[in-house]
Amino acid sequence: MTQILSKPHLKQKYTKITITPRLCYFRSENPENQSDFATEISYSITRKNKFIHPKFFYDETGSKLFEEICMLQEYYLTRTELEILQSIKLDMANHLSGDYALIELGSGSATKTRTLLEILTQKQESVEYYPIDISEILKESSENLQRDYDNLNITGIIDQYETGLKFIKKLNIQNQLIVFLGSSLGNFKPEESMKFLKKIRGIMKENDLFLLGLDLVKDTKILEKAYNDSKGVTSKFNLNLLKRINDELAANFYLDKFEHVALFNNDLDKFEHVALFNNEEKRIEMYLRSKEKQEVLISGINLVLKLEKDELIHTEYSYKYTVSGINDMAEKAGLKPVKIWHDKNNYFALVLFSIKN
Ligand code: AVI
Repeated sequence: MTQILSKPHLKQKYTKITITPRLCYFRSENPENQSDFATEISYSITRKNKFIHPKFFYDETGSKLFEEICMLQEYYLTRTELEILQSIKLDMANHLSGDYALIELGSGSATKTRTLLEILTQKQESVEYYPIDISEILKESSENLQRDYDNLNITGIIDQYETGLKFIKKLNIQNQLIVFLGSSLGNFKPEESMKFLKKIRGIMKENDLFLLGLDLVKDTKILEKAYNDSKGVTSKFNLNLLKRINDELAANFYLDKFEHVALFNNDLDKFEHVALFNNEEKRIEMYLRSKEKQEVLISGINLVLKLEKDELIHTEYSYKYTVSGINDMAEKAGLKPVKIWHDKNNYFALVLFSIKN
């Protein structure tokens, strides 16, 4: 059953899709939310310091490649976070007095969520789960979860995080456990992550908790290996941005005289993946390097892009954290660290926050 909802108190328009009595989604229909790939690329790629926003990694191919990255030996983040989650179940349960609703930002395939759902579904008569994700992958994972836990009710929100959080705030849920895993906060610039943490703080009440997964600063070699894997999956993930520009921007521009629509010369071999740890800024920096001086025709946006040999297109930052940095960040955002868990190698941390009074 599908119905368009634009309640007067919700500025955003949502389509409600009911799948079963225990599973429904709200999909944001606000066109302002749908970022326009062509417009953003024409701006970002013509700056002096060229860049492509990392949100564009996650088309269908990119999302599959990211799932592959998560299973790589060198990419310790996913495996380590899952290990910590599994080992803290009991301890985590002790921090939850009373019934909690689970709100997850960027749930993706929800593998890690299961560890938390196991705690909640065993303790509580019923559990409300609100995954927020821009990707429709949320649907598939929610259907599987609903099948596996009979006392679980799922309300998925297919939207960007910020508007998704506003939606949650309106619901005025008592006892929220908000989770943001995978060190996804690290892909925001520090000023953006502070704003985002403050938004999360803004929807938290007295007994609410916030669980945040963060990758920790460690040996440069280990960090750089995680972003330069031996199978070349991360390289493909990065180059897929150019593939997207090839496919999506050319497809929109119908010019018969361009028999050969030479976006990025249709030759991704002229670009290479670069990932380096910047020790001063405590972040992995990802770029696409132009291997030669070249001109690229991006017909979909009517642009001839000139690139020098070795010129870099910036594609991602992935910040790494220290415990003192996490404490400072929490203080500024109005959050109080209740508990910090990490693995035996100190590679990754899960931090539980409450609000600071
Ligand atoms: C999603 N995010 C936390 C990943 C990271 O590690 O920064 C994205 C990624 N980029 C390259 N590999 C993985």
